[in-house]
Amino acid sequence: MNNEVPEAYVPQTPESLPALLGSVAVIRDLLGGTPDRWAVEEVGDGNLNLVFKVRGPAGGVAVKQALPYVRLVGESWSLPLTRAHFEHLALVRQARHAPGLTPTVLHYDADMALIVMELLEPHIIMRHGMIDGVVYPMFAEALSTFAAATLFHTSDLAMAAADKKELVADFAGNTALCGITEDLIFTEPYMVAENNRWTSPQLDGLAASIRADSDLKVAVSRLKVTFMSSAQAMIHGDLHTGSIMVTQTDTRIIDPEFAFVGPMGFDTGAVIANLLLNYFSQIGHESTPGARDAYRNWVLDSVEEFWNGFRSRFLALWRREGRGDAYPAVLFDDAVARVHLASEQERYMAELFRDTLGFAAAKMIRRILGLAHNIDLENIADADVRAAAESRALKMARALMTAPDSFPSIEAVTDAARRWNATTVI
Ligand code: SR1
Ligand code: MG
Repeated sequence: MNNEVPEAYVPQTPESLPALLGSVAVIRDLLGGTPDRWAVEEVGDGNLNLVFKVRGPAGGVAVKQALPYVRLVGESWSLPLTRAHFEHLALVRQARHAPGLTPTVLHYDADMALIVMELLEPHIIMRHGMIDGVVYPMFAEALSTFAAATLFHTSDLAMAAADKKELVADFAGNTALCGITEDLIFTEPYMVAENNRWTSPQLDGLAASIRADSDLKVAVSRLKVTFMSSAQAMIHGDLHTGSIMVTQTDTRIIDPEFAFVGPMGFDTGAVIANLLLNYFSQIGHESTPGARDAYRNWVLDSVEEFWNGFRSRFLALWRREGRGDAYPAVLFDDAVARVHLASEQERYMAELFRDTLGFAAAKMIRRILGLAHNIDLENIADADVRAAAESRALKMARALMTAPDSFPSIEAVTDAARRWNATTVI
């Protein structure tokens, strides 16, 4: 793992950043005026990086800079700056396949591990809006378009074998970020680990039962080996609602520093997991019981719309642009073969759905028992209410991970969420 910090690297501050950006002509022109007049604020609320908003008389930019350690934990946990390189690579590629759904990259400084992007305004992080009960009517369509396009176009279904292998090589060095996922998602929540935390004492028993659950540990280990060895497509790698910026009419996917060539279901599962966690958290955000029922329905409708939209868009791309070296077109050039290919495509999507449910479950469990929680649940001040929501999510996740075949459709998943949400026990 390359943990080297380039000699020129300096973590930026609101005071130092204008001079650095002022030396880049395209940014200077975009902001207008002189650097000493630019207003800079650090707004990063994620686990790893610095994020700045910079405004000048003519416009604004967003700046993301990697730190050589995990911000959430501190300097004791070092993390390579090279993640900015992989993020930049992924952003450029995603913009090619899913135009208009990512922030435009304006400048990349490898020595500073820093990416300057279009300032998305008045967008907010989707997770914040969902905690406040805001409906985003365009989100599911945009996100399913993004996932279908980026996953399909970077898979062997669309790419020539040699190009795909080059893509695998391009991202093969992102080992530290993959390592975080391997440890924090697929391993630590199922053992006693220093990083773990949960709502205690309410969930102590449930956490212990998960650590003793061999069926679950086998199931999560199967998912882990898929994560480690399945090079299906370039995945975003951290596609939660904190990686999505929204307005009522616009959706942008940010932050692909965990990108690598891995299993597609890890991205689709992340989306579904984070919607379900928000669904279960609504009890902690409503003013009176039932006040958020309409919102709950919207969240579950979005789960369905996301998966069904993803599925149909992915299949449409495959039918229209399936010119990769997998399933070579030359083998399916008559009517009978095409019927067989169509049923193989259905089987492929069913397998991807199964992976999606497993990864969704792993992501739900890690946000409740592992190191990095999400504020949908964390912001619930009453620990009993929070624990009730978390236990429903954990139990549903266990069912998804150990018995994915009992969920034949996404509607079966949303029906089950409604049932789990109506249960009262911890
Ligand atoms: C130590 S990093 C913890 C988490 O933050 C990121 O958003 C990823 O989800 C990672 O697992
Ligand atoms: Mg992130």
